Amino acid sequence: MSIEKKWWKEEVIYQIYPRSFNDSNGDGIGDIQGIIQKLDYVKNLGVDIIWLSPIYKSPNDDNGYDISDYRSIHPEFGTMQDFDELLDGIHKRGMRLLMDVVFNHSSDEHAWFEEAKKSIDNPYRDYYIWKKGKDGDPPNNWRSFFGGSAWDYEPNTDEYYLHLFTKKQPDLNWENPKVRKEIYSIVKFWLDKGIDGFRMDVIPLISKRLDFADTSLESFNDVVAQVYSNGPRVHEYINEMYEEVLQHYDIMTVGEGPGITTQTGLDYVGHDRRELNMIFHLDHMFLGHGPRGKFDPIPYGWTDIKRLFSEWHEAMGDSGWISIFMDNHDFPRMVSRFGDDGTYRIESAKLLAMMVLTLRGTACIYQGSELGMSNVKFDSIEDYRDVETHNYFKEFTETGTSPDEFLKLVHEHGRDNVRTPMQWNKSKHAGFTNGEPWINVNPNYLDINAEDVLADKDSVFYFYRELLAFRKKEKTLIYGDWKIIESQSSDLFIYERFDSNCNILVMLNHSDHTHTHDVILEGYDLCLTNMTNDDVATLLPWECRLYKK
Ligand code: TEU
Ligand code: CA
Repeated sequence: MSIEKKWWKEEVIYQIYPRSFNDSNGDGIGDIQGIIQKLDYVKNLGVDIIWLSPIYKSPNDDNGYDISDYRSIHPEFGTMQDFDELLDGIHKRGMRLLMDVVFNHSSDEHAWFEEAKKSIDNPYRDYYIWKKGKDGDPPNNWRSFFGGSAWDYEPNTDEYYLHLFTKKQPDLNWENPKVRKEIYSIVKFWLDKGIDGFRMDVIPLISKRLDFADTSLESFNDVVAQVYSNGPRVHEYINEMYEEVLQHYDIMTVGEGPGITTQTGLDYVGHDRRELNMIFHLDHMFLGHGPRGKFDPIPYGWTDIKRLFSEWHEAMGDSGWISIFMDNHDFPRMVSRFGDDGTYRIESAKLLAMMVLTLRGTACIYQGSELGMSNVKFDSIEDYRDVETHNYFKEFTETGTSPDEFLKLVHEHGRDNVRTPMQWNKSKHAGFTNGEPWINVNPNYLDINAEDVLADKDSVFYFYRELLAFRKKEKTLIYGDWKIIESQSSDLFIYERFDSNCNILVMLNHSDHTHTHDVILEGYDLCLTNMTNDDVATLLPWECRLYKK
């Protein structure tokens, strides 16, 4: 069976984290008018779809992933008129807009929760999940993604409510048909405004295992996959949303999938499932997360990454679809985590770009990757803003980790690594704001900024542009099959994309060492590379090459 051809398989996503993209009014917070000012910059890169992290009204406990009014624009970001101007600007440039929606939980400042907590018999009580405690303790031993118990006690009604994230993010009760109806109406509201699709935050978590039994699983990754995700009615709910609303629009839907495994992936994105178009699985992103999560690191490497890419390719086959990405607003900068942000920063940024844009799946580029932006190392925990970081700082330092030790873990694994402001130029605060930024700019903006990068024809930006243009031309990179070519060194990632039109060979050396390979290059034309190498029988450190025949 050949793969169905779809625009959302061919087009490339560019993720904007609005708070950190561009501030137009000097309050130190990125906003919609700031994005509008940069639409030509984004278009010039050659991407097609803009994924906007949430811009709805929110108290910002989790930077907008705690929504208090799903039909409004947060005043810090602008007005609904600004939104309409942005959408129009995106469409006028031949691009599309993907909105980020969070339906597993709302903010505790949402009117629904304000009502629900008033009394046991409040009409909105069952919009959320309430349980009696056990002898003064929470109903079970579930833990939040952001540390501590997944339950918070509400004294007024002497019950606990579930929050898999912060206590200001109470989980919505999807068992309640009224909640589902509200959600489908919100989805329709935004689709009728003309947006082109949704990224659905933590969608595999929406169906809870109603026995709410304690878990004996040690590793948090296992708890996510086996207790929080893939619950008994998750497909019934997503399918209902599809039948009620999604199917009536030419849109794309991508589910963020913590806990979705290769065994369960097709259940969400199989072409015959009438659920989602694709998922952002997080298997490679969660690599290195020990029993207590990301700040309890365990070793991993490229062998694990390549194994996962192979397993997901096998799992999807021609029947499903995933997105290919190596970072987003929740994970460290890919050039620091998977590349080399020192000597080979530019080369490795280009190598990662070639990988993301040549594997099979909808490629997703996070803002700043096109500049080769890297992780930040703030001197003090006070410089950090992420609620996940602060919650775990408290939890770890209260259980024996020194503040300095934890700060080093934040440098490596914290989400604020990707949330420092976009680095536009060398002026104060990297041209992100004329005010005081909500989070400090990475001090390396003097060396890494869009103005300098755009002036350098050999920069990461133009390498992305060339790759994006090549990908548009060569549909083999979209629909072609994929196979790994075994090589002697585990530092090499060599694979082919192929169909009846052509063969595209990609050769990546994701290491600091030169390696020989034994691929026969006869008949292949070199189309793109990130460095000069006179000896094609070798791959230099962080060298990437793309051939076609
Ligand atoms: O992320 C859920 C998720 O899986 C990540 O938060 C990840 O578990 C965590 O960052 C790893 O440490 C989504 C959003 O992308 C994230 O920004 C939100 O904080 C979260 O859901 C709650 O809405
Ligand atoms: Ca602003």
